[in-house]
Amino acid sequence: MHMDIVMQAVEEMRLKDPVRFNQLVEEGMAMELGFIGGPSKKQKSVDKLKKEIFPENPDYAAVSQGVLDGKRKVVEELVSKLLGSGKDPVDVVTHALMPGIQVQCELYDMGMSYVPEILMSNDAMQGGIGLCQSKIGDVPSKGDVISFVAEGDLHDIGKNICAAILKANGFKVTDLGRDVPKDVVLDFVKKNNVKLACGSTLMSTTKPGLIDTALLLELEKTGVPVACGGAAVSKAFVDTFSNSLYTKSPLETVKAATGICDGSKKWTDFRS
Ligand code: B12
Repeated sequence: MHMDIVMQAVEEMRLKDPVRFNQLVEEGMAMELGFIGGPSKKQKSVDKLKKEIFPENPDYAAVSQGVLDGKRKVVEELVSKLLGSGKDPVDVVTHALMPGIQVQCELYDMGMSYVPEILMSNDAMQGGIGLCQSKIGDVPSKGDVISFVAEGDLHDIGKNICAAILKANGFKVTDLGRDVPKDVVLDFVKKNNVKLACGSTLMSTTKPGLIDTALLLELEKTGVPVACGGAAVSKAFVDTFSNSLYTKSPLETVKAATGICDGSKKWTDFRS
């Protein structure tokens, strides 16, 4: 359904059925739809965003700024120095590289930056992530997982971060890419020893792709659940279909993947 129609339906519900509306608010769905929320992002300046999102450590903040400026060479130099001084590569990805792309994406959302800036920041961040990954080198695999973005959705920046963090934590990650039909996921899972599929989507219209994939993997008795993440996904949404668990952040996915792959936990433990 188109977002405008959804918003109109929510507005109607607020007026006609405030009890149900309040329920939705509690479930976080109205916020997810952008109907309610904090103060308007438009009021935020670049400085305010940086203050909220950038790390306090000046060496880390310089990396974030390099990503924001889309300067791959600068980022690579700064990340090399940090890794040379013994900083943890996962920490560098999470707390130095990621804040840069986060600020850029907020600016884009507010109409203060455009597609080329997003792509340049993404490129700069990928340069830094590459260095962090090579620092970790070959470690014995903790298990095989796959990552994908739901069919119809081209947003892959967050998925790439999630895949990088899983790799950095010792998982063998096969990235199936973005706009991935459910049959492609099924085909790969059937032919490989995959323990967990990590799927994401950022658009309301492509959320059904996650449902279809999780249900197909269940129907075909693969035993592989789908860890769902990405900005359009919430726990309330994931609770509506089986063979799925909600992992809010890449680090939560690492926790779930660790328990599932070493056999100490079942995926259902993470669903609740
Ligand atoms: C960048 C961006 C784009 C880029 C994407 C580039 C790329 N290669 O990804 C471009 C310009 C191409 C684009 C296009 C479009 N976009 Co866009 N885009 C965004 C934007 C600004 C940022 C998304 C992003 O990358 N954020 C940064 C990353 C790091 O955050 P993240 O993905 O949420 O990931 C984090 C978590 O969610 C989580 N996570 C992410 N993935 C996963 C996976 C797993 C398994 C786990 C556990 C966790 C996890 O971890 C990450 C790190 O914390 C958002 C608005 C916003 N501020 O979010 C709109 C947004 C997602 N886009 C939107 C729309 C509508 C579109 C277009 C339809 C616009 C158009 N009219 O053409 C097209 C769609 C094209 C398509 N078919 O997919 C809407 C979606 C609305 C909705 N809810 O349905 C948004 C929300 C903008 C808006 N406010 O309306 N977009």
